[in-house]
Amino acid sequence: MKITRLLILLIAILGLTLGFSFYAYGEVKGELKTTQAQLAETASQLKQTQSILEDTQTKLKETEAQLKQTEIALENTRNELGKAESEILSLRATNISLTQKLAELNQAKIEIERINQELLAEISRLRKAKTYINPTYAEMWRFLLEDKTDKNPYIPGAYTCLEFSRDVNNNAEEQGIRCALVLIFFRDGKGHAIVAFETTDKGLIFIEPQRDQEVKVAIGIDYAKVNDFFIVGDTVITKYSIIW
Ligand SMILES: [Ca+2]
Repeated sequence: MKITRLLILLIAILGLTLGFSFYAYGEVKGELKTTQAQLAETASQLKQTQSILEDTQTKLKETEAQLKQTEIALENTRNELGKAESEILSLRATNISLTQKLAELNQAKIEIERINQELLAEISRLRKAKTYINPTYAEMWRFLLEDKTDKNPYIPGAYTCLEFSRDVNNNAEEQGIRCALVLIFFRDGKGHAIVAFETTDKGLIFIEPQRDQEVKVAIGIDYAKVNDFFIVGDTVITKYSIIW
């Protein structure tokens, strides 16, 4: 009886133990499943995260490449800017140099104009200083006899009355003797040129420079006839001008 009870008790204990063990096993198994599910989810999340990370790395590389290009472009721009600044400096230097030269040229121009004005003033002064003196009658003849213009050949159309008068006039003035050019107009429309001196003792004297002859000049007289010349045409004087 005792053994039976003991057996029953033992069986009861064993049964309880087994029952408990089955229960515990079931519970553990459930937890394992849950854990496995969580692990799978975590693995999935990890995979997504890896994918995102890879994307991010790719984008980062692209961004780095763009950054590098931008840096190169920036460097090029800096170089060009440097060149442009250098050119600006060079142009500024050239501008300063040209401005200085312009100022120098302007100064030189002012100096030249000043010298020019001084020279013009000097020429004017010398011209005014060059005074011609009226000769005496004797001085006039001394000059005419020394002067050889009357020995020059008469060349029609090239060396005529005007050239004789011009040379005697210039030679007289060269010696400081006041001498006038006289233009005579005849009635037939032709003209003639001689010279004149305002002598200090005998007044105005007309001279025919082609032959060093004292002649008479007056409106209305026949120049050739009165002075004993042979000139073809009507030589009655209608007008004459004395040019000092
Ligand atoms: Ca002469």
